[in-house]
Amino acid sequence: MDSAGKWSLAAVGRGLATGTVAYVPGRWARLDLKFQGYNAIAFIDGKKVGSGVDFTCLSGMVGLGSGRNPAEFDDVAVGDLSGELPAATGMRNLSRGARAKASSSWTQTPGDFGPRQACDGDRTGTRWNAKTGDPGEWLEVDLGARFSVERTITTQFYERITAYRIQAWDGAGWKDVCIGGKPGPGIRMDEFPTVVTDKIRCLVDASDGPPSLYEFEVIGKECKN
Ligand SMILES: [Ca+2]
Repeated sequence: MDSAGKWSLAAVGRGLATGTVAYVPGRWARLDLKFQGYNAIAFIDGKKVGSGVDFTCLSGMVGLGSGRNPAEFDDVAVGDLSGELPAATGMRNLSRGARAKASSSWTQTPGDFGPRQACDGDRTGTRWNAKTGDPGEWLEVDLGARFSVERTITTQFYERITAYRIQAWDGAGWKDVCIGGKPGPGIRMDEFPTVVTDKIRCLVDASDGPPSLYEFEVIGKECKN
């Protein structure tokens, strides 16, 4: 927040929310940041001033800094708000714990690189690994009911995938909702016009070696129709 009362809430590399509040020099203000899942809500002096959604990190550290500004902080506390905070947007990871299928799986022992490993909430350890690098390998998530889906997050092992699509089931066939190129290392988020579906998949059109995903997160919310 600057001396004009303009504030911003930002995640790594992108802003989440901005606004303006009354600013009184020399008076302490209370800032509360509450997080639940992907949702972040900011309060100043007990009043909700903004919210945003961030998918960059599933866990991390808390710290404070003021850069070049002469801000001061006092009474910093971190608390567990489990069960206290309603989701700001209702969006959540629909794939976690959902039924998953894949075109194939590389296996040393049963299930060790199966599709469920990409739907367990672990972005760094467990992963699905296809058996081949042939075009057309896929990983499918069955949501169990129809949801409004607006983005997916893929976390890839190595950089094998060079072309992929995100597809949603429309009851009769698979429809493209996003055409991806080479996703690169780490986390890749694809946003697309909201689609109502009960199944969604990542179809790998080309890869250098068997594609492998640590996690395939399907972000959406309850469907009201
Ligand atoms: Ca995983």
